[in-house]
Amino acid sequence: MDFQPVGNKSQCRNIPVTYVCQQCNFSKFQPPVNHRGPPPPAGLVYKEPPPPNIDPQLWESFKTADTDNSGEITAEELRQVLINQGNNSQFNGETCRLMIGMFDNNNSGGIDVHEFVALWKYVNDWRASFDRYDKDKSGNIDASELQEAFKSYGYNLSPVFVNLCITVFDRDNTASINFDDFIQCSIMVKSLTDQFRGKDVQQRGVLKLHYEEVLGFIFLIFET
Ligand SMILES: [Ca+2]
Ligand SMILES: [Ca+2]
Ligand SMILES: [Ca+2]
Repeated sequence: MDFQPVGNKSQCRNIPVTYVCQQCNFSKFQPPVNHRGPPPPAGLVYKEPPPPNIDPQLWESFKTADTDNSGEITAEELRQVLINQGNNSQFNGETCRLMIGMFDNNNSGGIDVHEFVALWKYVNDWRASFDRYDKDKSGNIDASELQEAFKSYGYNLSPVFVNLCITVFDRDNTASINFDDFIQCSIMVKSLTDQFRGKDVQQRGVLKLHYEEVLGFIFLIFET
């Protein structure tokens, strides 16, 4: 078995070296060593092993996304690795900022690998939901599919409102929405519904709001 070190010298921070077999990708970890000595042979790079309890594949995804090797992923870095499978487009920046904000537990402005694990699970859960409601397997969600999704989340919304959601989030004039906007639209509806239900104490679905309360709801959309 032919083990080769992977990583690069500029990334070296006295970390353990991973040697990866170039034939079968089997890896073995070496004890910490100082790599400030001779550079690796031409064409080879060093590779940082995953922290304890982090799935190696997720670690690979994290390192791929963390293009500046800062140890955190920003919204822009996240955007580079999340793809809408329907039309192979990158995620829109708003959805990425929304999700970074949700999982940036220590308010550092980015997500570290532990926060990334939670975010990745969240995206996969949304992916499963998206696939479930994309009945015609078109890779996007139309009004009738979105109506079904909202219904399953417990939101009894009219076709008029659902069509409005499609119109707002339909970025490529297909009368449907992509995966990223499905996430963003669902989060916004949930967030506003939670706020509404908090004020609708009799749960009648009707509220009388003062001017500033209306403004508060609108501002919540930008905060979400
Ligand atoms: Ca980064
Ligand atoms: Ca963080
Ligand atoms: Ca569809």
